[in-house]
Amino acid sequence: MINRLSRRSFARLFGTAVLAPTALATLSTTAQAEGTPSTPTARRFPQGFLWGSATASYQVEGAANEDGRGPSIWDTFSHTAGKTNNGDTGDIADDHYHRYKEDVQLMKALGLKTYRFSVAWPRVFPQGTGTPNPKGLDFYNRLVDELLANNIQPYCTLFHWDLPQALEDKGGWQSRDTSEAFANYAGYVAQHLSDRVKHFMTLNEMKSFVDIGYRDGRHAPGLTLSVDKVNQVRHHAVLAHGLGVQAIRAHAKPGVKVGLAENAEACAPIIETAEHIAAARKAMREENAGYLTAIMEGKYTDAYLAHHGANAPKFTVADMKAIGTPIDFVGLNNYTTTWVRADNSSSGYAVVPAPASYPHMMSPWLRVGPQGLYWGPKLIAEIWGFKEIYITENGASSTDTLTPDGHVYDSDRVMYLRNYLTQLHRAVSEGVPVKGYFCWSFMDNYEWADGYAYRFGLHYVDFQTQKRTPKLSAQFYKEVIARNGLA
Ligand code: PNW
Repeated sequence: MINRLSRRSFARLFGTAVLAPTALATLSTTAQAEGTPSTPTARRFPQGFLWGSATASYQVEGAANEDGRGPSIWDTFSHTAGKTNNGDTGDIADDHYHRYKEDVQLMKALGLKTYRFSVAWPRVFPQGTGTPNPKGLDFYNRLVDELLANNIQPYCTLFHWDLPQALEDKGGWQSRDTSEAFANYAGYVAQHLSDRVKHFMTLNEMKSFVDIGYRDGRHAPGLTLSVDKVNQVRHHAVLAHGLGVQAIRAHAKPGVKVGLAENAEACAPIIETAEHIAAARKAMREENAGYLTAIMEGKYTDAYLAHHGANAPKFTVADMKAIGTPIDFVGLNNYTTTWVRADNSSSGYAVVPAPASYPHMMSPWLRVGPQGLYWGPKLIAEIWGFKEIYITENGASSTDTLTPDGHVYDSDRVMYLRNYLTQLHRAVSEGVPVKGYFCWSFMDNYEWADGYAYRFGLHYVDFQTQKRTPKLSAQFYKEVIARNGLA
């Protein structure tokens, strides 16, 4: 190609060289100076695309016992011997509770347009219900004000796994009352923040906290319940979402948008032919039947109910109506791809298992599959007609090390992000309505049961000194944001 085109028109077509070899660096300067056209060939994203980054309360805040915060199930779990890597807890984490101003300046330096954070329920309602703790909410008032003063749009998640321990003591997500308590809490926060926060997400990754926390026992509260009980917990989670959407709408200022951040399985055809694509579309509905499909359709699929038989969740018509309350946007947390092939079985598809040699990042579950960022949003937009989609999380764990001269060369994370964003670009250039992308995570933080050894940040954090250092991936992401694109 470069032989047939002049060097200058090559640069015009393919844009600048954030990611290209140094040989192209001079060309990129020319292209920038002349104003690279905003076309899909230039690998630009749509104008106004929201580049963001995400964190969650228990993973970054620390200040576990300050200003009246009550304990959460993660305090209990992480302080129980043998539950977390190295016995790590979120007591201090990134000390973001005290350093949020410094962190917002780092966000600004990166060029972030938006920041996704979560509110710690036990800060606002230390007992889960009852009397609110104004000092708890005040932290989020300060954070939101600081973000807005720096031109960064706040996106707020209401539940990112730190359930008040007082509610767990009364049955936690096994109890329907927790769904109701969540709605009250969500409505209260929306009432107080919605003059400034315009996007709320109800729950983060229902699939993760239900399956890992209540079935596998590797996350708080560390339970290994039977299938029927896990299914009921799952039902209470989607119900909490639905009741939460209604409560937010009832209490928020007009114009607020409500959605969720769910790690739906991103089903992708193993070979891009019509039969495998059709199989992936079927898989997308069925593999997410307990969560996103129930929320989008206000019912459990026949296959889901048949599969669980006597273990299926108990629910009422009113529950399903609440669960199906229309949402304004959907957030997809995506790290991996569920590869699907066409199959003669009654479902019409089969999930292709990963061989032992399948590449993954530092976290063994984090199997690399950038195509999820194309097929995930594309299929959910097709199936349910979504008009507003966000990638609310995407990122990678890597064995980051600080060099003696203070750099982190996380080339694997840069490669990961470039490949995933290339697939996301493929989606938006076909018109899939993805409006923004949040990189997980803004900085290294408390990676749940994996503790501090598993780093996902764009910023390296020295947990002894709390010093933050932008990694090579931060430099990469900053260029992507500045150019609104990949080239
Ligand atoms: C998500 N798995 O968690 C969460 O939303 C974040 O809080 C977390 O830090 C991030 O992804 C990276 O892990 C997951 O085992 C945790 O499949 C575990 C799994 C998936 C997602």
